[in-house]
Amino acid sequence: MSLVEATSSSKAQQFIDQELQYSAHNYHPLPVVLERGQGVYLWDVDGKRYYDFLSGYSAVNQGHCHPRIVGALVEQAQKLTLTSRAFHSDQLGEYAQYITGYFGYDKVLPMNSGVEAVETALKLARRWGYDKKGIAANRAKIVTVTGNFHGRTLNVVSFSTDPSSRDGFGPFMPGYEVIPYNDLTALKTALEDPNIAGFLVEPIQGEAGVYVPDEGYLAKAYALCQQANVLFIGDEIQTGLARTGKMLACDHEGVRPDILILGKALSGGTLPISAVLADDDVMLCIRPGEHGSTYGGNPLACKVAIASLEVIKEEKLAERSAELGEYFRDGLRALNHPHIKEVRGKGLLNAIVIDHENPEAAWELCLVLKDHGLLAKPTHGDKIRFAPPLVVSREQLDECIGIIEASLETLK
Ligand code: IF1
Repeated sequence: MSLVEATSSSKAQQFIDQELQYSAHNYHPLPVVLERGQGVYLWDVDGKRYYDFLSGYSAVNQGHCHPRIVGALVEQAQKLTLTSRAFHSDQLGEYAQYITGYFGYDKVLPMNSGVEAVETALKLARRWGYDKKGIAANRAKIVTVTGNFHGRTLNVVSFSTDPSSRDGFGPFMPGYEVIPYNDLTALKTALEDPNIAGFLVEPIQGEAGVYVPDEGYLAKAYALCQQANVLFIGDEIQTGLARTGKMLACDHEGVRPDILILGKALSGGTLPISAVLADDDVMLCIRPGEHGSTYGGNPLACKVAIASLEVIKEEKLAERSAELGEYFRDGLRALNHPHIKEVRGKGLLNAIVIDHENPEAAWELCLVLKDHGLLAKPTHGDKIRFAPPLVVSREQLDECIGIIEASLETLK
């Protein structure tokens, strides 16, 4: 794979070359230059239309540029966008009451990017460990799992098991214990340590290639955490907000995380909005002046997040995701294609595992899918994540299954 994939469009190539010259090389994008999005569709600078099967890594569950969400953004942007938390605004209380009622928690701590919310949750868990569980100063530990992805800060990559996320960035933050994902025996053993404050887990591992744990894993893990007086920290940044066929992926097993982390689709893909939700006995361990962020809880984000959450409920996106996800997986499996080793996922968070001797097959398939009008990206070599906006229709899924089948045929 070269650093930059060439494109046949000279117009697009100009944008790609400009980006290569002036922007850091921290991604290897597909050779497509987009300029407009609406619903499930994206258009490139040459006017070609694509189905978006990545959805901004599940940030545009509501569809690109949803009119209700953009409307809220524009209206608030013309009134007041930022006060900082040095002062109150007329939006934060409204938003905090709305989102805590929506998910059933006492309080919310508003942040911006997903990893900031993860960092916030980890600080909260440690603080609760000291103040409420009685762990000795600086001895608190968090249990995490292999294959985790929670963001790119130094603290969070300290417990990553992915060399490309972690290598070359040491030294790392202590206080993390990594155990195998989907392994309750390992979790039970790890939780015997009295210094464990929290267990951080994704209900389904997105980056690891849509790795769905065994039925019952989350519920039993939660029970083990309760027995050990450890906080269950659910990272629903990618799996939450209707993506997997329920409002939260934890809902599939009736698990209510002690600390819930949200991001991505909380803004419908308009701007970075994340949130940490918890009850008072956890949330009030952080006192005034002990945590914050310039933009956290800004009036613009509050207004946009309310609209984004309203759309999810009013358009029944969780129900759509459940029904259409089943339909999509059945359609892919019915292809019985020799190059599809496995189809897996929940709701409209799905992936195929490619079976091909060429290690670049997944990448090459994504290039062909692009030429056929569908945008997707490989994750970890041989898996391709398929995660369209939840507003996709059954007929559009039929067309996309056809595109996937036709594209697979070209793999040599
Ligand atoms: C990249 C991955 C997905 C996340 C979960 C926290 C965060 C993410 C479960 C941090 C972010 C993004 C980050 C982006 C690509 C994408 C990604 F491939 F990196 F792993 F979706 F699977 N928890 N995931 O998925 O949120 O700070 O980015 O807002 O870094 O390349 P963020």
